[in-house]
Amino acid sequence: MIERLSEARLGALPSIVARPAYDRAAVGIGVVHLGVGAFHRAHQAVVFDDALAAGDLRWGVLGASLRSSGVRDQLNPQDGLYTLVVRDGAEEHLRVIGAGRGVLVGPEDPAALVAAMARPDVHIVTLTVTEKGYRLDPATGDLRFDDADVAADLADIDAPRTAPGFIVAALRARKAAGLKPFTVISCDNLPHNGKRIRAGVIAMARRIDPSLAHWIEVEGAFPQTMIDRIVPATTADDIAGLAVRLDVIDQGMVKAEPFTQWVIEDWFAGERPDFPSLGVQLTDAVEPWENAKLRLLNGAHSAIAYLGALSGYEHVHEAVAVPAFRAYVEALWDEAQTTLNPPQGLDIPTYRDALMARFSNAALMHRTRQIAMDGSQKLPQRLLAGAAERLAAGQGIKALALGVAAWMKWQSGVTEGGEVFIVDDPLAAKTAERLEGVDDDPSRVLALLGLSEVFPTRLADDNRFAVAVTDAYLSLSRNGAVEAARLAVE
Ligand code: CS2
Repeated sequence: MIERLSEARLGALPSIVARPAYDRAAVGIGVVHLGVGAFHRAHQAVVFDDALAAGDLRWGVLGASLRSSGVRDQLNPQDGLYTLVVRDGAEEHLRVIGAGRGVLVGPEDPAALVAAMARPDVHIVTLTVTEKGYRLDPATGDLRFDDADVAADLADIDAPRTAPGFIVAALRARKAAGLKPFTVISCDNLPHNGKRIRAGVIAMARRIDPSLAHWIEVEGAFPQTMIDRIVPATTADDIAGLAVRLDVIDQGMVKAEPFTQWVIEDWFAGERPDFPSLGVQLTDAVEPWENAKLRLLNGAHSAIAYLGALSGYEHVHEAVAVPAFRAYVEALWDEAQTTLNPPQGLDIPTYRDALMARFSNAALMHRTRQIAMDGSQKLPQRLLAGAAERLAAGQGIKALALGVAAWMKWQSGVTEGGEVFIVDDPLAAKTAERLEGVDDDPSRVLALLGLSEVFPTRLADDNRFAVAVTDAYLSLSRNGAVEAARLAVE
């Protein structure tokens, strides 16, 4: 029987895999990460691993899952170790990441996680809890006090359930202990992610203890970030394939593209690793980076995910190999880029070429349905913000409107080939309810435009927007996604 990857097995790994060269026993916990999914393991954890490798042993990461115990069961039996598999075409690089110092499961023992976050050596709390984990209204960015878990946190902050709840509880404990706050670094693709988590935390703290809210306002740091690396979900085949090469089973492995980028607003409440020497950009202006990434990379990702998945393309590289989809992505970028204010150091044509090459990476097997998930939380920042700005400037939105219409079509839960699927989205029940018994296309579009959580009123009420999205939706029904994409570019 093949054994699991572990500290004891490190020495026996084949030489094709790089492994931690630092003394893991001496590594402290300087970071608590909420939401230890694949993205964290392939992105921020690698930077902290680099910090450890550079000799600063403070930056080990205690992971936390706020929902299930799955990741804990993958990583704890492996002493926190896992392999990062970087793939591009035929090339592959393997590296064992040693920064993980174990995983706690929030719902099993919330107080233990709060206590861990309140330890004096913890200076940073990073989060990847996905858009919906912030419990914010996607259209307004306000904390959703009507959310049952937010209400539970307010009723008993000693046993929190939500990400903002854990942060509030831990900051409260730190204040009581006379410690500084930790720096909260949101690593999710939310617009103004730092501002949003800060607002959510302060709003919750204010209801619990106004003086705590004031302390967080004055002493806390919630830098805005832009984070980028394409990290498809690991499959059972990936794990089996790696086991053949390493002769150990690694249940925690993650796969990613070579590209990685992290831009962080230079605002910290306490200590931090020497980020610039680790390839992380510190800047005063993250927003231009963030908008470029959200509207070009993520905007095209979402649009192509819906169009591709509707027309039966399972992976992103297959979808962008279809000439009509490829041309459509370029047209979408032509529209989106007029709304950007590119930061110094970002050349848009070069960035677009690089993005297309990244989308075409056939070794990643990035599923369109993975990206299609949670669209209600993604649409506003990826497609709608750009559309609103273009309309305000009197410009057309043909390509952006097709992306929005494709999301709407996806809400029907049937592909063009007639396959019925479950819409994986926190608003799925609401959208289904709105679509119930509505048969004609324009009425379906209208029904979804009424979702105020997704469409800001100004946009929903803008006739030009409604017309463009309805035309695109009708074209999808009549022509199918590939032809609709071709027509949108003409
Ligand atoms: C993707 C992102 O699943 C999705 O919605 O668009 O996860 C994307 O791969 C990353 O943001 C790339 O940095």
